[in-house]
Amino acid sequence: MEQMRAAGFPEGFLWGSASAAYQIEGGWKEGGKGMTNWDAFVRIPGKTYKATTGDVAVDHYHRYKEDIALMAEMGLNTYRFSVSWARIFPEGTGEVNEEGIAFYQDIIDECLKYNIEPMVTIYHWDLPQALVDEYQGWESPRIIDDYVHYAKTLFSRFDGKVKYWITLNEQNIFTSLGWLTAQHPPGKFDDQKMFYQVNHHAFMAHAKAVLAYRQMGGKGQIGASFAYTPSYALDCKPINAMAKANYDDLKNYWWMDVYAYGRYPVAAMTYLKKKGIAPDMADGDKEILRQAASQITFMGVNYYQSCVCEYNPMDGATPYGTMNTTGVKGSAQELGMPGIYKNPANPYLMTTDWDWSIDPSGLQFCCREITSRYALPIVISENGLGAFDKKTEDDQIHDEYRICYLKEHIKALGEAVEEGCQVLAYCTWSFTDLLSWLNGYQKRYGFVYVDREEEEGGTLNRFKKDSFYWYKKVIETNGKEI
Ligand code: BGP
Repeated sequence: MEQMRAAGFPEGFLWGSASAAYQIEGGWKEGGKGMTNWDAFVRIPGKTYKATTGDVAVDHYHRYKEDIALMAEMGLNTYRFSVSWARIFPEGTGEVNEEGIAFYQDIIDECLKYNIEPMVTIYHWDLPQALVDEYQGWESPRIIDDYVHYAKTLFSRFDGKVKYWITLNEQNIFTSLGWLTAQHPPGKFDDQKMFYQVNHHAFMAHAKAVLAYRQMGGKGQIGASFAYTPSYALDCKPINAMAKANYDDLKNYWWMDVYAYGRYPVAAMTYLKKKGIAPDMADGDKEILRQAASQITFMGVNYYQSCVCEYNPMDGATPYGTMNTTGVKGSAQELGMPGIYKNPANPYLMTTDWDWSIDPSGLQFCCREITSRYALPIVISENGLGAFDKKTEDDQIHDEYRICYLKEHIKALGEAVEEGCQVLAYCTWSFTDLLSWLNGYQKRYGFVYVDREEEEGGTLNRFKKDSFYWYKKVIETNGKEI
């Protein structure tokens, strides 16, 4: 394979991979864990691809030692994983479940044994169902104190061992899919007012957890992970350039400005107020958001694709078009906000089988934008290619397309570093194959193949893909040989 020289990554750069509890653990009724919103949601007919669930997932709950040993063999120096809130507090709050603490304590110790820096996501979408039953979860401001209590428990129990904390994973995604498109729990459709309200609660939970961490003497790195889809205007027509500005305010800065500055973008807020869908805020919220913004130490970025912005007439594309969850190329519909913007396909980019554009430069754009707009260090907390992988009869997985995807993205990231962006870590999604929330098990992302399909019953054995050996080399050479 052709060797390329990437720009120099700083010493101590963290090369990692990421996962999320629901997508990898399984053991859904074990270890005293309580039920979650996802345990309930996947049981509603038609919600997930071929009714797949994370009941067993890829059985990381029982195989974490084997998985972390594989990470060590590869030379990974950080592992980003999430804690399932319902393993720590089965009812969302109240008594701590010591078995849950012990499970994550073991994972952390196992990582540290191999010098793998544990990077902990406090919330990656699986919410204790008890809090939904009690007060509708994120819809109520009561979630803020419960989340902070949960976060503080993790801070104190894993004190000294965990130096990287991610408060929320992709707040923009779980709220959009949960309250606008009904594709995630709680499955609400087009509830725009509640969408912004839920987001405000999530911002307050994040902010209060960040402040609590510092009050407790936490000196580590803390921030949120944002699903950043950078945008290009279709052309230089002013109306399309304005569509891009509107998209950026409503789809990107709405979240990143709050994390980094502690305030909402003005034009977007003015628009929401006119429409009567701006969030209600309590006295003092603005000050708390502002204080927390001064305490985060990085912007977490999950980057998969870029998009194009074009003016969208009032009768144009909506946010509710069909999403491709089957891997049948071309089945996704164009999305947009009527009267504001739409996202046509980019004719200059190739797409994955799930219709996601492949754009390494987009990653560089993300880094440049964060650096000049927020002057914050960056953690790339997810980046990867979902693909159909085939295991040969002699147990090989030749995923050269994944190597190619990651290579080009690492090159672009290296250029961002050369340009002065302070990037702390690069985590691929994912280390082992795992459950894709809406796309089942056939959409694979890992360096390690797991023997299972949509239905239960595979051996769940692990097999190293070609990309495993390739990434090992990338890490060994600190990104010099890609
Ligand atoms: C991000 C999520 C991950 C993961 C990834 C891949 O949005 O944080 O949990 O699922 O996307 O997405 P998908 O599984 O839909 O292909």
